[in-house]
Amino acid sequence: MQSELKNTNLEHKITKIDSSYLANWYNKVSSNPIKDVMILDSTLREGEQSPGVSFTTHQRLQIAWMLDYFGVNALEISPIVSPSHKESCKRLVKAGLGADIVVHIRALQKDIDVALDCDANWIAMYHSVSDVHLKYKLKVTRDETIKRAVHAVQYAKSHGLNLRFTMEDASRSDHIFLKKICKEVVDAGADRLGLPDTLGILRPKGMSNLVRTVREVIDAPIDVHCHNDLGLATANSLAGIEAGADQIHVTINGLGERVGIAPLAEVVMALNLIYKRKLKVKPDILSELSDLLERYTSVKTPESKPIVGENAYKHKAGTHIAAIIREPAAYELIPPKVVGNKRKVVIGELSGKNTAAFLLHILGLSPSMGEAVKLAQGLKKLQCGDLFELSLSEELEEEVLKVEDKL
Ligand code: HCA
Ligand code: CU
Repeated sequence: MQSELKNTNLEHKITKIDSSYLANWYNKVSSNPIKDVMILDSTLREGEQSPGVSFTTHQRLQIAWMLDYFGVNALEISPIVSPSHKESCKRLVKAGLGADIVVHIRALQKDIDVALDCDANWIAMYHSVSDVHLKYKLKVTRDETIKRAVHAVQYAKSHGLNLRFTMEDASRSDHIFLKKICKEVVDAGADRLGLPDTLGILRPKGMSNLVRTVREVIDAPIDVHCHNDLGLATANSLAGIEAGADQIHVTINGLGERVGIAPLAEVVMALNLIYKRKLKVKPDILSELSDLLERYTSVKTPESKPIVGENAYKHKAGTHIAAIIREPAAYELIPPKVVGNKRKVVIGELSGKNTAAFLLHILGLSPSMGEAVKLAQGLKKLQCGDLFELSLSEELEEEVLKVEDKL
């Protein structure tokens, strides 16, 4: 009877307390609730621009398959980079996935022809719009840019393609020119607009202003693509959505050119926890997706990576461990199981009596509180910092509860 009771308690501990609701007062989203948000994963395009990343065709298909199973709305890939990318692109288009395959190209007729050769249904074409890019990267005028953009859109539409037009470096463009070119490409037939913060220069309010500036003149759906140069990619993406954008670009682990863009796991869980968006995704494979990338690249997932990192559910301070033993929500936003991660405790100098009692118990002893206190003191005297860590399986967690009861 007692153990039944304990199991029920454990269930309660894992599922009942949704700590995100505890912050509702502070986190409340304004009177203008955000609409449905779509997720475009660009691991195969932006992600491959990350130093140390280059996939084989097989790996690209495997990543795409898993992302599709996870539930992203669209997957982006570039066929221009190499023959192997083109081959991957063709195979992805034919793979019959639920996600839209967005073929990423420059706003050039010859690139559109490559996309057509891949049997693309959706394309994304990009052209810089900031003066610094027009002058030093492309050596074209603003007028020439509009002409090129409109011509490319018309050409793509005349071939029946669905298309997003991305205003590269939008965040550093002149706002009057930006509105003008956005209007011109939408009038020419673009189905969506992409507003990237290519350099990661914006603050969240800045991203919001960027989206609102364009929203003033066009109704078409807007994508936000935020780089992480100042560590603001996720915050900026969410701000873009609050301002009326429809789709967020992400990559697994936030990979991408330089320091990357907004990471899939953080964006999806923030939408879920903060904005209470019920996305049709399977968050329990988030950690597996991150591990897959680590296996396929030379880029290690930082231990401190939110949601999927080694440390995301690792508890160390004695006071914290004592609290999570009673109620994981004390120090965990989301139960680790929900995102496919594992709860761990670090045993060592910072362990308190509860951790010590737990350790003795799982080693087969039945410690009194006095003995647990002595062990905790002994661990401190050693002055060896962290000694080892333990993964807390569900069985071990049940043991934790038994210890609590006995002490
Ligand atoms: C690039 C630029 C881009 C395009 C974004 C997009 C950017 O690397 O080619 O097409 O949505 O950050 O501006 O990634
Ligand atoms: Cu980018």
